Amino acid sequence: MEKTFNDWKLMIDAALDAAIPSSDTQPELLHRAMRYAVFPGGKRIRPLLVLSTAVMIERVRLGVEGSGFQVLERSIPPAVAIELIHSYSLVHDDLPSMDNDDVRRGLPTVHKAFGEAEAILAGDALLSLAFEVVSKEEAYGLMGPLTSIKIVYELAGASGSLGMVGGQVMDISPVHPDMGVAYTEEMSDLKTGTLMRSAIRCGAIVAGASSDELEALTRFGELFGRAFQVQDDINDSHEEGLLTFSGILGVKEAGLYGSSLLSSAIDILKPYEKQGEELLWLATRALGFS
Ligand code: GRG
Repeated sequence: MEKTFNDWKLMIDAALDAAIPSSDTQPELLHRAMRYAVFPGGKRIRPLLVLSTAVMIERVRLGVEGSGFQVLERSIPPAVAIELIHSYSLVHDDLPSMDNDDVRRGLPTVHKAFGEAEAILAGDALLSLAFEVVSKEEAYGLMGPLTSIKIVYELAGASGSLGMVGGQVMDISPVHPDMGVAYTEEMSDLKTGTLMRSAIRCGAIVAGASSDELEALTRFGELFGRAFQVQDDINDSHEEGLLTFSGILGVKEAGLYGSSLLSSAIDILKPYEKQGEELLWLATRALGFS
């Protein structure tokens, strides 16, 4: 399994590299900042969710005959797009007007390395590039034009004011005493969950999932996305914010809540059995359970 995921990560990284203009393309500083935001990168969980879900659905469609891997090529454009959107969100989240962080993934943040204006613009350009990647001729040739439009719509909704940006606004709003678990859940579902859910939905859409499958996997994505945020809060609990699951529930209770979310998510994958083994492995590994 480790080998499969290492191979997929290499494919994703190669496609990201091909998608972002080279460092010597004008304006050079902007392209260097965009590349700095994406490479060497993090865990690549969202693009790996796209590939794992697509492979699972392809196996269901093709039955025992299929390895499921034919769908990988079609999954790459949405996988790349979602990592570009994630990268943009981190660049903007680190800005002085938001979290004001100096370090990300052990390196100076983009605004520390390139200046604030360049970081804002690099984030903007990464977001635009994401939509170019899934709508250009090469991509709609692979996925089919209708699927390409469905992916654009999916990603636009997940990243917009009713998705990730909306969640970020809730996060930076002044904290009131009545902002408890319910508020934290809504904020986390929008800020973190929508992109996770969308990664899973994109994988299902490119593989031609039925509406029942899409509905079940959407629920899986919601549960996984919330569990991911709970775990992220637990990992960061030394720098406790007020609106975090570990801050509100305490680390122990938050741990139990995260495990129960993951186990409900895993129940949704039960009918897929071995066909969903990559997705199951990735979900449990991403939450530190394997
Ligand atoms: C600025 C529009 C805008 C949105 C920002 C994603 C986000 C919204 C903020 C990031 C703040 C944060 C740390 C949220 C916790 C969950 C999360 C998204 C963690 C980072 O994702 P990983 O662990 O990162 O997948 P890597 O480094 O592996 O890519």
